[in-house]
Amino acid sequence: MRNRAGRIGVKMKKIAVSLAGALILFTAACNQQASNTSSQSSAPADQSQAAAPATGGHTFTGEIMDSMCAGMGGHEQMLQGGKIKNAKECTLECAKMGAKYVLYNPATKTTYELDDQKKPEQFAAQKVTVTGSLDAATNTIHVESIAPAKS
Ligand SMILES: [Cu+2]
Repeated sequence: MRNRAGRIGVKMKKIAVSLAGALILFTAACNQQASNTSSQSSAPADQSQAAAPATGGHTFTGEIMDSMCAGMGGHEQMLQGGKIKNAKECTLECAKMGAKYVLYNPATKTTYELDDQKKPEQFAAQKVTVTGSLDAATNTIHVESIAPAKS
């Protein structure tokens, strides 16, 4: 009887040990997953930070435009209709119709998507400097700040 009780005790201990082991493994896996996802999202930022350590991000210059007109290379076609008076109105109107605010560089004809759709509104059709980090995979700037471009 004593022996049997002792064996059960050992068995219980073994189960407890293996449970603890599984828990440790599980926790480790979770931690790894968490660090994987965070390193994934911060990887592009790290790259740009290396190039511009002073601000912690890159600066991008261009004009705040709507994605629709940026796709056409400018507001010209929209303005031809006569309903819309100027670039600012066009940008705001196109955004209302579902276009996204983007940063458009007319010199290089480059369009960047912006992950912040609130800050750009007040700068519609203005030349600006956007500070942030670029996610090259999605061509999206993670916006830290927007300021009027010095001319
Ligand atoms: Cu437009």
